[in-house]
Amino acid sequence: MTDEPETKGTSRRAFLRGTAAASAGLVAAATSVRAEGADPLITEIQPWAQGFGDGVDATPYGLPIKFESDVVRRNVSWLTADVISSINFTPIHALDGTITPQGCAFERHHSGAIELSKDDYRLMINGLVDTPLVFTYADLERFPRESHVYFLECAANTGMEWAGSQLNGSQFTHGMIHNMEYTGIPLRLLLEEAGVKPEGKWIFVEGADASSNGRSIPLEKALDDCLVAFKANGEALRKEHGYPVRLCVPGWEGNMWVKWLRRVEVTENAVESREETSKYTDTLENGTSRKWTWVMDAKSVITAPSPQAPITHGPGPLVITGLAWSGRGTISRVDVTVDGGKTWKTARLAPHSHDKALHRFYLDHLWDGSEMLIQSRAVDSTGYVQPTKTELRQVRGVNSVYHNNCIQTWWVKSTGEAENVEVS
Ligand SMILES: Nc1nc2c(c(=O)[nH]1)N[C@H]1C(S)=C(S)[C@@H](COP(=O)(O)O)O[C@H]1N2
Ligand SMILES: [Mo]
Repeated sequence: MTDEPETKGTSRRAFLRGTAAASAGLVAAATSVRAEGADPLITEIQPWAQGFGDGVDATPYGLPIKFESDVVRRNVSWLTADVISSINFTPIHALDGTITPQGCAFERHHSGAIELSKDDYRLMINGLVDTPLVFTYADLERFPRESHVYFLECAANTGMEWAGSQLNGSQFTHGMIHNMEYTGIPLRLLLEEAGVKPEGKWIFVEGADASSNGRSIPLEKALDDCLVAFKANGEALRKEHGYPVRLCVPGWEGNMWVKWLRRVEVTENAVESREETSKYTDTLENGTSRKWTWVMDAKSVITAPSPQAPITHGPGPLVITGLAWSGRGTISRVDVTVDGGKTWKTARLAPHSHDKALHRFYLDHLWDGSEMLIQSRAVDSTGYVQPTKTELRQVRGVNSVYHNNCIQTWWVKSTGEAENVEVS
């Protein structure tokens, strides 16, 4: 526990003192709201207090209230030539905390989300093993299980921003990510049950959907922290996230997190499948490509204010907030600038951060009402610092797609509206 109440109280008092001293206008504004006279929302009995609400039998499984109907996945039409093999985006601009509800967590399918029941589910382990095995769902439930919070980021997240700032909103620039608490069985236990032969150095994992999305994973990672998951955020995986079983490959690119996991083959070498040759390799500045870039490097983004989450109040206290993550561990620091990188302030990290999971940061800023160029810069537990777009382009050029973890800039105007821009 890093956030003890004394520290919080002290800094809050200091912040309020600073507010009053620095902005007499703000104090006047706040007072005038209170002095406007009787507020019918307070003084009159409202409709919701004149009758009854819904009974406890009305909603066996709850959905968000209608006022939150804009907090939904969205696609980008020009990226969605075909909805069966496409992507949508998590509304990160409208969420807070770190856990992504399954209902609005982005989806990426190569051949659509399939309906596979627990009864019809089989998981095969074959290849270089002493005993090839097949598990039913009921078999899996009898292995010792664990729960872990992990982010899943598609390697293509922010991939449309290489050549210039393009999509107007953190949902679209950074929304190919979600963060859930997964419950499942360490893959190591299943591999041990089958007995990996000494020649086995890789696994090849595939899904039960038509695309199968086959990927090679080094055995070392498979035995380290890969999880054969069947629950997310406490409940069964949703169909679109791989019901009834998906693979979690913590900190590594989303493509390796095979959904509807049906087979794990132990192999001597990598298979070099489509998904790890023509796709999911990174174009470099000199025109060549590099492969096996599995880890998602440290990255962060300000989720509000941002183009879809403009400032809707006047000058004074402004909560700047966002997300930071690293496939190599935890986030040790996030710095925020409001002047395009000339000066930086260290943001407050919400406590209870997990390894290879999203971290939430806040900067309690006193906004003077003028325009800002806001950015966040993450530093992870290995000391790695999130690069600028210029630094990244020097290595990767502008024709790349995957693994864009550059610093993002929002231009916040004095109206409070924000736009996706670049600073050089
Ligand atoms: N079987 C299967 N697994 C798959 C895919 C797929 O199309 N089929 N898509 C992959 C890609 S590219 C990503 S980014 C993640 C997306 O997971 P999500 O849909 O739960 O967000 O699943 C991966 N696993
Ligand atoms: Mo992906």
